Amino acid sequence: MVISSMADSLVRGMESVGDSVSEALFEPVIRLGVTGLARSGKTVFITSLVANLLDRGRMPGLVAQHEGRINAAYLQPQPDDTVPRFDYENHLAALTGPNPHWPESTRAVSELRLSFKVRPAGLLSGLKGPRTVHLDIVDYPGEWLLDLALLDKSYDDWSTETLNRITERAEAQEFLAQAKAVAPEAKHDEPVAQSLAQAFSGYLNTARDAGFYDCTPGRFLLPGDLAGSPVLTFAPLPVEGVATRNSLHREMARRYEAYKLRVVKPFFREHFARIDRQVVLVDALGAIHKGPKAVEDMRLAMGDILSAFRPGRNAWLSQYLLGKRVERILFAATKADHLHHLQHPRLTSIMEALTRDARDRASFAGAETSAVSLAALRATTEEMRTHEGVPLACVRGTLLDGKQAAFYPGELPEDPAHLLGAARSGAESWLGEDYGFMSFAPANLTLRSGDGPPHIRLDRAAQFLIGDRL
Ligand SMILES: Nc1nc2c(ncn2[C@@H]2O[C@H](COP(=O)(O)OP(=O)(O)OP(=O)(O)O)[C@@H](O)[C@H]2O)c(=O)[nH]1
Ligand SMILES: [Mg+2]
Repeated sequence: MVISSMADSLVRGMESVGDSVSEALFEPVIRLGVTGLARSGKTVFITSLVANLLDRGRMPGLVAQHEGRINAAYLQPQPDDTVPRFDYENHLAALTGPNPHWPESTRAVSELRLSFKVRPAGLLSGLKGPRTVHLDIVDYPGEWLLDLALLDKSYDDWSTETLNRITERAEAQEFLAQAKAVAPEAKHDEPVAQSLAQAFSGYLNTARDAGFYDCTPGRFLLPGDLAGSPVLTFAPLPVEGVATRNSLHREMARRYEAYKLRVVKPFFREHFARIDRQVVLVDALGAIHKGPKAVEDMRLAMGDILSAFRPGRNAWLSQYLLGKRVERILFAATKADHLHHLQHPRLTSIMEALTRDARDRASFAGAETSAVSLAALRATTEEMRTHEGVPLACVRGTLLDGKQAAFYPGELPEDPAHLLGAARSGAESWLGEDYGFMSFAPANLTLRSGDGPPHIRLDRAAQFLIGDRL
């Protein structure tokens, strides 16, 4: 235990020495992490951000661009040879080509390097030539951050907690019946273990689709090339007392520990620990549409996700980070093009309130935080309509079936406490207001040369995340 932690911190120490030497001598690198729960808008965000950084006609809010200091931006081979490249060209073609459509769901970490040639600002501008700054963008699922909490938990504690939490959920009943039917102290039998693990991951997938956000272990949802391997073949069981030798209980506990060692720790070591700037994307509108339970659930998941950014919370992580921390965190409510801009400030307040506890803690740890509502790819236009004599601020776009529609999503409250309070107190539905949600297809675009795809406040997001380093 001690030896492995020492080795971890030694490697980390050497890496950070290496990083800082190359940064000082050569060219600075900003590592931007993009995360969020499933379907929060990560892929669309990265694709549009990169397109708008390459063609900056719609990025006046990025100060270096406004000041005319960005001489060039270009894509480069990324520095990490074992991480898949973010499939920028195909995603962009899906979003902006003929028959525009949303990209496929992503199942793993990916990375892309964008480099800038920038002229320095201020007094130095006339004296020094342009510098090169690299931006490495890393896309990873927010569910993987939830796994950090597992590091502090034994298999028995995790089992008890998980079973308690899901006991009332309809989605879990099939798995729970199976779990109750086995004797954890009976001899380990691989088909039994496999069938339990399958039922458990089946539950996690349906729970996630039903709007639950506490679906860990995260890799069960996105197994990639680990599918079927022992590190993913375990499940919580109603266990008591010490595990006996060769029992199912003992084998499940061993695999749970292997999951932590072989899946959770490497992710934090190889990806998370190197991030300088982070954007956390949140589909707040989607959760509001699903109802109070989904909102409360999302608030809790956000708290858990963000505890990863609070060094000190987890002993293993903090000794590993050696004081390095994420410098800036942006909380972004995505898909704001579903709302008329009159309602954007309200969505931002909801976003701020949703992440308040977590934000306070992150600020306490020295990271600068901010909240914004944005649309990475604007799919709608705004329109005022009169309904029964009342003017309604609507948005209009193309639906997935190709039809045009104007849409009024309902009026978000001025005070976010109205929503979050109802969610916290366990209300079944919203009082007085229904919040609609419509799936628009990306709009057909004709882009002027020099312009990236249309967006809402992506330039401000970029300024907060990387502007100070350009
Ligand atoms: N109108 C609108 N819809 C968006 C926007 N960004 C994302 N969406 C919608 O949200 C869905 C999910 O977006 P993705 O970018 O694929 O989300 P993700 O977080 O990468 O999803 P996973 O890879 O499955 O975790 C898209 O298919 C769109 O329907 C946006 O800016 N505007
Ligand atoms: Mg994705």
